Amino acid sequence: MLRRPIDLRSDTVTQPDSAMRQVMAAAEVGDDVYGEDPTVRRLEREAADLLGHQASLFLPSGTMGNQIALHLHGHPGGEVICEAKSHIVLYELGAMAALSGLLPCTLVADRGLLTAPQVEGAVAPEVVYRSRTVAVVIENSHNMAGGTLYDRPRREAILAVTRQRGLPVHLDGARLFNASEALGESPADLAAGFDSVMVSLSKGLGAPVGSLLAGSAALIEEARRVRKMLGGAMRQAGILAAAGLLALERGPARLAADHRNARTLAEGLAVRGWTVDPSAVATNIVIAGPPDGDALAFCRRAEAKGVKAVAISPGEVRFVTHHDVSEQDIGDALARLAEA
Ligand code: TLP
Repeated sequence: MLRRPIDLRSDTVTQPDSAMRQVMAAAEVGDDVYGEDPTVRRLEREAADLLGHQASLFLPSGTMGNQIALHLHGHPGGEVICEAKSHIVLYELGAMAALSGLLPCTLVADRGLLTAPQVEGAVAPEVVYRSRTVAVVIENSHNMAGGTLYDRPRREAILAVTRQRGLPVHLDGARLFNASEALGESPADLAAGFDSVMVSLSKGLGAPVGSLLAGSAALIEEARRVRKMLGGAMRQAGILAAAGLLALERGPARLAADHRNARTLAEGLAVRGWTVDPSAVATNIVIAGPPDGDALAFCRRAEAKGVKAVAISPGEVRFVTHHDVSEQDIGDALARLAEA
């Protein structure tokens, strides 16, 4: 019997359902470069309000949001303090260096979560022979650490340091809504105190395309220019923004189910001899070591059994739950993985 593949590679793989396709087809549109797309405008307003910032900008990707923010916060030769496994370091192809002349100052942190003393210790002293620290980046939830979370005390302690040092802080909130669900704090609470915040619509929230960058009105006005410079300004983008509005409206409510499914998956893997601590799985990402330690070979066998996952290092597989994966699928996936 042909089995439907269960795709746990990422929450980016979700497909727009028919309700979403309908709002996209019906969207009122205009030329957004002239500021004339009413649906994009509405999305940008709603997102800014939801995040408690003055303004926001609709973007084709989260990577562009992170890079526009860094471009605006920094200057060539400046250092950006970030965690060693953060997305801006591992998966943005050196963009901060290539596009903005910035250097990552990477810190290895327990569970991927920087601490205030770590950040404070990494700020460069103001001496003529050192690069200046120009910004700090926090990733919440932290993807490659397994969807780990910055709780309020940790955030506030870091923000106290950066305020005292006069450093801008960017929040990579590609999965901010997952963090909000898991921490029981509103998106605005999680975005408070940051100078710029990127959130993705195209991950757990289920839109096909799109991210937003939020911040002060002045920052977002400049961001609009940098987006144009990077070729990211779109025309009748309301078709995409309509999907984004629906994603914001109905997406957050179903993330708790993804988190439960991730925990169930981790528990099932643990009893089958995988290296993983299910109690540490707080959101929709599970990073686990296969029993024989060979992640690449395992992913090949799993795919042949109809389960897709990603080997993120020689000994680690990443599984991500999302709205196209049900509780029943998790049970099926565990059975297929046992065969693999
Ligand atoms: N993450 C993708 C891959 O690029 C790794 C994934 O499958 O998880 N910040 C974070 C924390 C992300 O996880 C991602 C995408 C981005 C930024 C970039 O978003 P996009 O893909 O829209 O550029």
